[in-house]
Amino acid sequence: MAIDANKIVQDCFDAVRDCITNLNTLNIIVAGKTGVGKSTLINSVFREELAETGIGRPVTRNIRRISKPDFPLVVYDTKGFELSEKVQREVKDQVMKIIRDGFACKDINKTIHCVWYCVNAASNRIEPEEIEGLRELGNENEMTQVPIIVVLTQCISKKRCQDLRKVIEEESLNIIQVVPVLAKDYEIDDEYVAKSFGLDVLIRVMGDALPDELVDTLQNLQIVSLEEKINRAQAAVVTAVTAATATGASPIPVSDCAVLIPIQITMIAGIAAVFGVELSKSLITSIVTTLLGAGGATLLGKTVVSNLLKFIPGAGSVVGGVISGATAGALTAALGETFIWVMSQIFKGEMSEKDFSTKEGREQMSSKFKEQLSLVRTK
Ligand SMILES: Nc1nc2c(ncn2[C@@H]2O[C@H](COP(=O)(O)OP(=O)(O)OP(=O)(O)O)[C@@H](O)[C@H]2O)c(=O)[nH]1
Ligand SMILES: [Mg+2]
Repeated sequence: MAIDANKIVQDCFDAVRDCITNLNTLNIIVAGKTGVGKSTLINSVFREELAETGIGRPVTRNIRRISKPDFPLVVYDTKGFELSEKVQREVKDQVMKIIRDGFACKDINKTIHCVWYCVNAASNRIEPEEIEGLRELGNENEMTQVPIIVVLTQCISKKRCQDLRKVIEEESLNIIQVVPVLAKDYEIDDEYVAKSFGLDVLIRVMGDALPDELVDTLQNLQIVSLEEKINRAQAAVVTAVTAATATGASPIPVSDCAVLIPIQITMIAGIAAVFGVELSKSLITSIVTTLLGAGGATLLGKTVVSNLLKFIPGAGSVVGGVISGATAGALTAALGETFIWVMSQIFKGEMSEKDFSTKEGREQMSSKFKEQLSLVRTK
């Protein structure tokens, strides 16, 4: 069977787009007094400046709902209120109402998935009323079970925010964790800048607390933890490797290797969705043509596969005319890992999409792929 590279590129492009369009919407509530750093936090964690540029509409007197077209995130923000004890209670009731309404509609895209309750660590203390407010919120949330994370914002002194963290933890509130963060570098004076930290922990804690249907969305949106993106992308690789191995359980004639392509396309789409990096047709083309080992538009399965098999220890040659399940799995794993590497390079800004269409970039990609092939175990 002939493998048409143009068709693969198009199918891959469509699959990525579909995968991203079909992501569930993540809904979070970000609460806390005015000036604690809610907007800064939202803008630092997610890949679009939602807090400043998103379209806001007031939901209640104290809460606005921010979203953007084609962006799978809704933030409920308690914006700009000096919270007196009375207003604090009012906000808590409104937050609970949003949580309950979401819970009642039983639609994954409308329920509230997480609450970030922000406390400013720069003030070094948390008022008793705020603790009581949190306690009530935690108790009222008993049935709805939305994970509540207390985010200590503007943690300039790590030592002092650890102390504040302990104080809050000792209150045995119904929250999942207290996470200290500094969302943006903080310039103390010309000589000393406190480095931002903790946002990756916030994402890890949140990822662990979310239902699986929302983890792809979270990873797509967040820009603070490459490690978490890679972890999730590797889950897509494992799924594809399992499927490819099963497909090859009765050895696949090399001429039919194209049966693996849909599995691999699904994997590529899953990885791309997790990275949230724009994936153009030209980048997909570079990847496909480079990894298939030829620049032509139409490739023969047999040539491609026999070229690749040379790199897999123990895979043998195509003399027998078939590849085993293990080899099919190995090819798929190497492709997945190489694509994760490409996405990581782009995410870190170390290589641009354009770099992968240059000779040098292609060579790097190709040697990464061969390296991956030689690493996999075929037995
Ligand atoms: N350097 C630095 N500045 C921060 C950080 N968090 C907040 N700030 C500053 O603190 C001020 C208030 O932050 P915002 O993010 O606007 O606070 P907010 O909670 O959204 O405030 P309201 O919208 O009024 O409720 C801004 O000047 C921010 O630049 C941080 O992590 N690092
Ligand atoms: Mg704000």
